Amino acid sequence: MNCDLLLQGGHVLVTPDRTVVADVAISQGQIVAIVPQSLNSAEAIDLETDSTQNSITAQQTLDVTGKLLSPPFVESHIHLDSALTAGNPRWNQTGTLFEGIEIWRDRKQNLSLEDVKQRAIATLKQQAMQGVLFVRSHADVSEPSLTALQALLEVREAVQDWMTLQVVAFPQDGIYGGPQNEALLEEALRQGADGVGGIPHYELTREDGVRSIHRIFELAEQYDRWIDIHCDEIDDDQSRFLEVVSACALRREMGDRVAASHTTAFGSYNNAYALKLLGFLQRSRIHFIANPLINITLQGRTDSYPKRRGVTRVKELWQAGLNVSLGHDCIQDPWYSLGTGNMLDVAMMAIHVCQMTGTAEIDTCYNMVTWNGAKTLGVADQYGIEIGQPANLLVLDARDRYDALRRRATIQMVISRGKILAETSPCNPVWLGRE
Ligand code: 17E
Ligand code: FE2
Repeated sequence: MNCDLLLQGGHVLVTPDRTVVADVAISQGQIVAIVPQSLNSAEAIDLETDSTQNSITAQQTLDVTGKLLSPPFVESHIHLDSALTAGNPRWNQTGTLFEGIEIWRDRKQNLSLEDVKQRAIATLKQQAMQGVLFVRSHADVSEPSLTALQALLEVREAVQDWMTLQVVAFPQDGIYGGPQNEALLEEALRQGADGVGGIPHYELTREDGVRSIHRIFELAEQYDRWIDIHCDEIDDDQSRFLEVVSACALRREMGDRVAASHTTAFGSYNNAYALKLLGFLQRSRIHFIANPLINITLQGRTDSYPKRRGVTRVKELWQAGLNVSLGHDCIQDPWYSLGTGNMLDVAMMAIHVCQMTGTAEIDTCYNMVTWNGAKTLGVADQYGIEIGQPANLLVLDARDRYDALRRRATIQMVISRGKILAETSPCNPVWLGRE
């Protein structure tokens, strides 16, 4: 067999449960062979290798002995329209979600297509260079010109050769928070947003919040879109919109096309209620997206001590068999002035905040920024290091997931659609002291 690119000797993450030392062959943008180095018959069969693949020649061969070969990172929740605006027009002094919304309300009055596109593409390149090849971004659609949405839809096309971008129509100021907002949300779907968003905890009343969720489901069915709702992103233990989202998903049998983002109030619910809710969630089977970097800083701001962590019940949701992925949420914007887009930082924060420090739990946090994200985004059928899949994969300067996370390892090479998209040299400190 002749192929375009052959990666030899990597530790290949073929499934969340299985790593093999193997050669990976890529041709015409696809993974065409995975040849385990110590081929035993069981591996040969389920990796679909055959005898002809034992003699692979390649246009380009790379020795990646001992490196981790991983499927790409999936960023399941980010706001690209506000990325790289931190400090403009002013810094968030209280650190709260609500001050962030107000700063953004001022900033979004003078958006231009060029402004949003330039920042979004710069951010996506930064993400891609760190191994992110699938991104779900929210686009604020509560501003009458829909500039943020139009810009991100143009960016979606502009980057499609190297990045899969999904755009959620997100009514940041509430669907019923202003007279035009409901119509703007629907117009965003007509213009081609991939998914419908919402923010029930920021609607003017509890009733408006519930009504907004029903409207989101109606629109999703009418326009055949999936749903991703900012849900209960507040420390209020009485914020209970997640149960409404779950019930709508269950009744409409849409669980697999529904994601609840943030759900930080779930961390403040009493255990009796949380346990009941968990059972309902197991029936609706919606996806969860936690954003630990942002919510560990935004939440708990009204607490003195003890101060809550303000992150949803990631470990318990995972233990209950639900799909949880992790998002970065912000890169240098009114809500979070830090961040580079590196998903290892996100998983590292989840390990700490959610106390997922057991070895299986650490691997799980890695899975939450890879396979689980692919499930949330509905792209699992085109994801993973498997024969016949698009050749999207990473070479990490690490032995395994634990090593990658512990050292925040360098993502040495990013391969997208079979082509090398980015390379980074591992930093290599040299000891010059005595002994
Ligand atoms: N908007 C919102 O409602 N919540 C967030 N975490 C961000 C924007 C970043
Ligand atoms: Fe968000």
